[in-house]
Amino acid sequence: MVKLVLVLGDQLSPGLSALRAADRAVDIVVMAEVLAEASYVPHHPKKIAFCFAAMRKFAIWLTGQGWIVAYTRLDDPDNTGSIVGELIRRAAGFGAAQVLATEPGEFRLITALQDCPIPVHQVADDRFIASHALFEGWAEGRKQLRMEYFYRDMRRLTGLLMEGDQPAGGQWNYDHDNRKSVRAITFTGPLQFVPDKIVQEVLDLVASRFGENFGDLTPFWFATDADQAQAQLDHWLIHGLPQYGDFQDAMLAGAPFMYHALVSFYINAGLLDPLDVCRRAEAEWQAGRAPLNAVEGFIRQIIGWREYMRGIYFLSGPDYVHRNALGHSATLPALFWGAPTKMTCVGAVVAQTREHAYAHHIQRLMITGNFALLAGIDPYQVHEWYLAVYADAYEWVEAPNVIGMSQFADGGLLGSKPYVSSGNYIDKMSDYCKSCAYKVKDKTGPDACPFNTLYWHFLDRHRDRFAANPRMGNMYGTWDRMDLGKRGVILAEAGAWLVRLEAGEAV
Ligand code: FAD
Ligand code: DLZ
Ligand code: SF4
Repeated sequence: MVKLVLVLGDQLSPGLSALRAADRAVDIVVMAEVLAEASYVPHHPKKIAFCFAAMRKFAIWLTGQGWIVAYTRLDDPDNTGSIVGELIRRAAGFGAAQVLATEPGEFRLITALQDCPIPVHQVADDRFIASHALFEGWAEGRKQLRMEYFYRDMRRLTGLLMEGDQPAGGQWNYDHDNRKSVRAITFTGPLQFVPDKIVQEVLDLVASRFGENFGDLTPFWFATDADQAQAQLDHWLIHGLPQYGDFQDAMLAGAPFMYHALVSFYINAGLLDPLDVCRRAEAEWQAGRAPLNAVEGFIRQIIGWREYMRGIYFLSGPDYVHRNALGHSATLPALFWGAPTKMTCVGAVVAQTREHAYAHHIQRLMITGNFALLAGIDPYQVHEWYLAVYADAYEWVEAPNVIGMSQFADGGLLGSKPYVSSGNYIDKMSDYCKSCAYKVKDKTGPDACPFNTLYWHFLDRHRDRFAANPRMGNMYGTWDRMDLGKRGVILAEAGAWLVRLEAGEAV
């Protein structure tokens, strides 16, 4: 009996489990550009264009491999608008009574497939190192979940950077070498691909249907097939990886990419295989072309953080995105959507996000994330913003990064302390403060950097939760030693600033 094989926009992998379980002689691959997926958050137009263009090219590739592909374009008149709608329509058209699917990366779609009137057999997504069972087994019985220990197990399991049962170089983690600030960079950034006919058609479609969404559609330069994604990886391994470790946390105005790989879009969509990417990086170290701190740092992000995030998402369940352990409720301010702000750091990250649908990790964590947390913004709204604006954002990876790592809204399930900082850290790691209307050295007063006052305001209002945290004792010690009058001024100024922010002033 003929089956349908669903391939979603982030499942563009030749070895996808659903394809492996199907019979290309009889089964029909279903791929569909649908409004429900393109609008469940107001995605950045570059993200939608990347997804549709890569889907169209993957469908052509599958056809070349002998598969029959039933592909629905967004503007097809018969398009039902949702994945389940398309499965029902295609099942009727092809006389299929069953669907095979690789488990989606989002509870919303997993549930929709479970509720589909045509039976959908969801097979595990084995493009990850840790299965759900492996992660659950690892987490079970642990008082605290910490990425570092999980990461070590992933090193042992994959053999990456291992010398026998010991880590290469004698240390598991070289992060302490990776915090250098930088004043100039030599890497010229990712390869920029000129849109071909397929991409251009998609760009025209996206411009007409999603042109009002936040984000610049053009210039569009993303890779949209596996060969191009591989070329970007090769380019970065030679030109970016050697310095990646040293400057992983650095930020410069006008340098949105720094030494970062820009491969998350491609890995998450299935155009690159994560383990293969790691092996390529390891080979650079083995050949003496990249230092261990860079290669270890990069591999840790993929087999450590990326896998850990997915584990936390699936372990926590669908309500994870609604967690709000700190009770934050302020509305996401318009400056996240590009309204003017005097804060150079936040303005720069939002502007480059609008331009490229990309910001690197420290920008997401220590600029926009830090700001949202200090300002007490409702974490669900923060989550929806990140899910919309970044081209690599799918809930399984975005939500743990935002709800857990960045907003501490899961109450510490993912990390032991909140990532908050005053302006001092931003000044150390970037050149933003030099061109800012605020003065980073001013702790109070009309020109004081808002991060400076908000930082203490955050600690003060969450004293009950954090004062006993051993990693935060020093901060509370400093606050408590401060003159009472000064503390009062800081809190009053922070409070007044937040009122102006809430009122929509261009602060
Ligand atoms: P590089 O710095 O070159 O890192 C290499 C690779 O490591 C990345 O491509 C990515 O696959 C992986 N990686 C690094 N850090 C993480 C991490 N924390 N979690 C998962 N994978 C990681 N990453 C996403 O893929 N999708 C998201 O929606 C996403 N949202 C984020 C939201 C916040 C608030 C924060 C703090 C981080 C988020 N990240 C997300 C993680 C990280 O910022 C991006 O993976 C990274 O910026 C992608 O750019 P790159 O390929 O140049 O990364
Ligand atoms: C992100 C996205 C978008 C914008 N559009 C589609 C689409 O039209 N069809 C599709 O199959 N997938 C799309 N995707 C990716 C899905 O949203 C993604 O598969 C789920 O969020 C699960 O990770
Ligand atoms: Fe950001 Fe403060 Fe520096 Fe301005 S002074 S760029 S607001 S950290």
